[in-house]
Order: sequence, then C-alpha cells, then structure tokens
Amino acid sequence: MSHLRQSDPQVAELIQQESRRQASVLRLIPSENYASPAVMEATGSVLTNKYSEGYPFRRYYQGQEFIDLIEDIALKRARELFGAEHANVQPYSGSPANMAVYLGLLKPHDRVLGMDLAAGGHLTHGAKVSFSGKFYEVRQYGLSRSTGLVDYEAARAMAREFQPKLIFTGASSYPRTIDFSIFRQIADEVGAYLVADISHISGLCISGDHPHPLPHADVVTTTTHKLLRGPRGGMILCRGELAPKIDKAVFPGLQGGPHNHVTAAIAVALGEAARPDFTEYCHQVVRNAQALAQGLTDQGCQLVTGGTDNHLVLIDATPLGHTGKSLAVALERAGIVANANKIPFDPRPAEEPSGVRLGTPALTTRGMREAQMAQVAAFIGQVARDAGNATVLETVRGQVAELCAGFPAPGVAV
Ligand code: DSN
Repeated sequence: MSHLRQSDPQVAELIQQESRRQASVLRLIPSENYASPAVMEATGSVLTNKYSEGYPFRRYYQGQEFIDLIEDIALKRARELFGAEHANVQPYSGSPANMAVYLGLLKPHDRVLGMDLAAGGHLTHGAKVSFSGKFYEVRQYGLSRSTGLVDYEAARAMAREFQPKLIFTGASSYPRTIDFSIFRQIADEVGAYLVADISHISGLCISGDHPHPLPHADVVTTTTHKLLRGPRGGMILCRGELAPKIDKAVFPGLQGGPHNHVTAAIAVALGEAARPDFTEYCHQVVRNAQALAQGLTDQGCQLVTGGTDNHLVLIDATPLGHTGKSLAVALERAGIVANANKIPFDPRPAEEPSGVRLGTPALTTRGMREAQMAQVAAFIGQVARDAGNATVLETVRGQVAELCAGFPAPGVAV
C-alpha cells in the first residue's frame, strides 16, 4: 500500500489496523470469510476505471474488448459451477440481486411469500422495513415451535390461502437443511415462481453438503463473498426463458454500469470454487460447525435445534445469563467476533436479541479443524461464565491471538 500510505496515511493506517484485527481475532460471523489474494488483486485492479453499461458484446460504451471477455468468463463459470441455464453477475450485492428478481418477475403490490426475518429469513424476503415489505403484499412463513425447523405445512397452507405469485426460500440464520423440493411442490400448487436465496450456503450446494436448489427453483440468488470467498457482490441464476426479464431488471431496471473489477474477482472466485480443494474446504466447514456445536454443548450452551447441518450455529444466550448482545460484546473483548441475532420465537427485540450466531467459513479458510473448534468452544464457554472478569477476558484474548498466529489468514498482510 505504498501509494496509499503516501497519499492518505490516515486511511492507510486504518486499513492496516483492520488487517491486524482480521489476522488476530477469531472471525465467527457466518457470512464473512477471507477472499484469496488472487480475488483481492482482481478487486483492486484497473477495471475499476471502466464503464460498461449493458451486457457482454451488447454495450452502450466503446472500449469493451477485454471487459466483455472477463464478464463472459464469469458468466460461463457461474453457469457451469451451478448447472444453471443462465447467469447474471452484475448485481452489486445480495439485496440488489433479490430486488432485481422482484422487479423482473412481479408488478408492484403482487403477492409474495417469504421466510420471516425473525425466524431466520432475510430482510429482502418480505420484511416490513425493507422495499420488499413496502412495495409488495407479503405473508411470512416461519418455523415449527416444537422442532425449530421450517414449518413446510404451515407455509403450504399459507400459500394455498394467500396465492402468492412468488415464493422466497433461503435464510440468513437457519442451521438446518432446507428442502427445496417441498417448496417446488408448494409453488406448483399455487402457480408461483420459486426463488432460492442461497447466499449463506452457495458453497455447500456446490460441494454437495446441502441439496442443490436446481432444478427446483426458477431463480437462484446468491452473494459472492460468503462461502464462495469472492469479492462483495451478487449473482442471479435462472432458467433460460426467464433470462430476458432478469437481465432487464438488473440493467437498465435497477443498476447502471457493472463493477467490472468485482466481475473479474467473481470470475476468479468461481474458478477457485471449481477446484477439488474448494469441495474439501466446504466439507470441512460443515465438519467444523458440527465440532463447534458439540464443543459448545459440552460447555453447557443451548443451541437452536440442538446442532447444525451447515456452516452456522445459533446459541440461545438466555440460559447462560446473557442477552445475545451482552455475550457478543464480551466475546469481542476476548477476540472472538460473532453477531447477536434473534432466535426463533425470540421474546427480545432485534437490538438486544437472545441469540449469538456463529459460523465456521472464515476459520476453516485459515486451516482450522475439529481440534481447534473444541478450543474455540472452550474459549466461548469461559467468556460466557466470566464475562464480567476483565482479567479472564484478557487471558482468553491472548490465547485467541496465539491460536490465530498458528493459522495465518490468507491475503491478510500484517
Ligand atoms: N447480512 C448478511 C448476513 O450477515 O447474514 C445477510 O445478508
């Protein structure tokens, strides 16, 4: 960063400090990861200088001979990796990708059925505070109170009664497998589009650790920076016949010029995800999440649904004598970074919810395995028990730094 240091030492220094933070703490937010150095190089390239409104070989600006080839590579890799008929890699992130689906397939105030944010869904699946809950008529399905699993039959009954034009499946905080085939049946019964937002689990769908949303879903959306380890971006995959609607919704419906540097980095990340070591990485993410879940249970933590099938674990902090927020704050003091999150049927508000959400993608990228997950669980148990004891938190922080030093974070210069 020699140029940045010279031109803007203040920002350079803050980036350097963030690098040190990312290297020296345990990053357990399940939607975060470490992008590879190759992905970072593409993201920081001269492609940021170019406008390219339109799609490959059909642009509104000249000078696209290299940009077209780059986006074409990204599209081809996306189609091949997910077995999709059509791909669009231009959405700026996951929420704009979902917004483009609404814009492409619906008219304002059409009916949408999506998973409740409080049950682990996403803002863009119909939450009142989001565009999706404001511009569309929405009903929200959730979880079974007895099992904590998606209540498919309640969703089916709701769909029959409400007759939505589009059904969203997918979640941001759900530790179990989603059965896309049941949602396909429900969508067929009411004549709705089925959209699977696999932002959290896209890697697991590629590696076979989670059932694939295709061919069940008409449209699949995903971010590119979570398990996929790409740059911050979004992607839409769909059946060929929906391609014109989706592409027109992204551009010119919603966005202007694509972020070409991000497109190139997505191409790189998709190339990396096609390699066998990525499949092994995803298998390990799940093994690590299950080892973390077991370790936390051994430490006396109560987990939503008792464990996990995927990359994430949700602790109910209440039996530990915490709110999710108070536990997340104490964990951060000890160098363990997670996020406070609602648990199913949470009596507490979103600002001070009952749960803490943890995930293993970033630690697995550092090369940590089951033995380290047991250590991490022991740290978390210690912090939960002694959250008010600054000396204990400081001691754990030192142990965390020692553990992290043995597993260098790829692409993070310190
Ligand atoms: N904000 C993302 C997450 O943390 O899960 C979802 O979009």
